[in-house]
Amino acid sequence: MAEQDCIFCSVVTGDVRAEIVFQDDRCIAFRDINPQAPVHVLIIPREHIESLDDAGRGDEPVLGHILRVAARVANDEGLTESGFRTVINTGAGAGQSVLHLHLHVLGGRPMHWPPG
Ligand code: DGP
Repeated sequence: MAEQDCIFCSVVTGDVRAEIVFQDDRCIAFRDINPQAPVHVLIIPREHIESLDDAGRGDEPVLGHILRVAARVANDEGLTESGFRTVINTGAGAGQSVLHLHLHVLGGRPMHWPPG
């Protein structure tokens, strides 16, 4: 998918509005438009990476960074005690609907296992 057609690239540029809860020079965290839990935040790299399967060795720093940001966001959202879940869907069969790598942070309700 071309970056100009990517909805999350448009969030990065500000052309699509989002409720941003954290951002820095490498990533943006914003609330999911279709929340699956009381807290549902997406963390995306500013750079367009289509999926985890497309991430290369050079992307390792940003991948580690978004995991740390996930913990920070979860703490800021008051999930320290109750816990939180992080999810990266990769490929249509796993439920990936937006082809710009994103990490879901979910919490505020009991999380079941295995996930559906
Ligand atoms: P996934 O199914 O893993 O690709 O998750 C994509 C998520 O992105 C899905 O939960 C809905 C969310 N989403 C899609 N478009 C937008 C948007 O324009 N704004 C926001 N905030 N979330 C979006």
